Amino acid sequence: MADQTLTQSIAALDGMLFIDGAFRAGQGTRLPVENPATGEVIGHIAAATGAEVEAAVQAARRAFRPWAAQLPKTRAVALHRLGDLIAADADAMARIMTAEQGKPVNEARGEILKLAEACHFYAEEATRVHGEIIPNDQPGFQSLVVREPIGVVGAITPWNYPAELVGWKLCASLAAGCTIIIKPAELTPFTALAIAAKCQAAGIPAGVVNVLTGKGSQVGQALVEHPQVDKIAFTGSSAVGLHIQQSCPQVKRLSLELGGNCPMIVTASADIAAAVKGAARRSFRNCGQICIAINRIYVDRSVYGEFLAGLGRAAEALSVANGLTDPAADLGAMASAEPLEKTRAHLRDALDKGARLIAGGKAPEGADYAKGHFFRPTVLADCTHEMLVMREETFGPLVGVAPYDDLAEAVRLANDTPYGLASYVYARDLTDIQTLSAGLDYGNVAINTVDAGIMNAPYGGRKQSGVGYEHGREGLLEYFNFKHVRLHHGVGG
Ligand code: TXE
Repeated sequence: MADQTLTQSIAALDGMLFIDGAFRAGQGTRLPVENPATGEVIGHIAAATGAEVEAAVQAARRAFRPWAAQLPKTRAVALHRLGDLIAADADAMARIMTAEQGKPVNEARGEILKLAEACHFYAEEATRVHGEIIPNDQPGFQSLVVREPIGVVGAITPWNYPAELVGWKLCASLAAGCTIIIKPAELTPFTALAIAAKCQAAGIPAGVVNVLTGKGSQVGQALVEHPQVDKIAFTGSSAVGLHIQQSCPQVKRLSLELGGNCPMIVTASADIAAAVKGAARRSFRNCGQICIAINRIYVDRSVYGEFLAGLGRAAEALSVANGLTDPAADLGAMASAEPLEKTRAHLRDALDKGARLIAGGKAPEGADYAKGHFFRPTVLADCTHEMLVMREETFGPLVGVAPYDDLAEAVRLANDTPYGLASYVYARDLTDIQTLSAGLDYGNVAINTVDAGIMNAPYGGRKQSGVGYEHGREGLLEYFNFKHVRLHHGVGG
């Protein structure tokens, strides 16, 4: 890591926790954090001890009532300030993210700027949290429904989007008047700590935001089990999400954004060049380590050959490189050995069961790649639902393609999964579009685009992909309790 500024930025966060408005050196076991492109240890996390977890929970509890009592416009000002500070330092924050996660700096910068956008969006929403007056059943009565912040939020986040997945929970909590304890993934702690530094600089009061690093099974679990944590907002694997749901010892609000296994359907009426471009982007961006990545593509048999040839060429044209030294690379290193191994296992499984390799299928060659977790974007044809690539979330740069003969078959195949997060359609025929958007059992359906989400619209999964929403007004409502105030004022009755 030749970059002095980056080294210093990470050194300042090394082994730190952020509790009650201040950074402090964690007292627990130190665990190394590696640059996945080089294998180099860039710093350490300190696994938060029981006492440190308790200190964070108590700080968040103390801060809750005063923060909730602030005027919404005061919280909005703080969020706007936070967004400005994050945007102003996007380059440095992006480099921290790339060093620990592997995605190219330009892509990481885009993610940081999206976090800034979330701050501004939720700053605005904070001022629009109005209740309702409900028509009543008798004269002289009035029913008010008011919204009150839930309390202390435990946010448990994964490593694939180290800024956005922290940020959505953070911004919604701050806007609602909740306080928050963030437990970032073991692989990507420094982005979360860098965000905490911006909260401190933005003047967000002590205890409102806290960051605890450490293992999920210990620190994350401690938040799940803590009676004074009122809500858990989790993004991660379906297995851990289910475990959290089942292991909550008290009744607790939960939002769970879990795995996906997202399909794309390309109909005979589609603009094939656009579909190819979309598929290449959404299958391989961030090395496919996205819950809304396209994992499997069903193509009308009449355009199957044309689409496959196009996608093969597009995949071969993508560059793979160290994201710090080549900020504009299409793909960086994968975040760790684990998703790379899963990708290789899904590839082997598909080839053993008769899939055809169209592009990729191996790590890039050369000394630059020797110590990192790199893999070429890989396209498989003639895939069936006997293959893992079509059944499970690979979380790697691997996509399976299969032909279909009629739309009903395409819908059946697309819905043949326990997941229901995002789905994609390329079609020009309006009847096809209508049939598919109604028939796909997914929280998001993106048509003739692969940018499935926007900040203003709800984002969430069905079935094993989770419960609850992020983004939009719906995302903010996850952080409120409703209170019904029934008032007998006597007028008119
Ligand atoms: O997720 P985990 P990992 C999928 C993807 C990936 C696989 C494993 O397929 O390859 O999951 O990724 C914390 N109590 N997705 O290991 O284990 C953990 O410390 C409380 C899809 O990163 O679910 C981390 O902070 N917390 C997904 C967070 O949970 C616990 C994104 C996520 O870790 C815990 C990420 C426990 N018992 C992975 N155990 C998507 N679809 O976006 C772990 N954690």
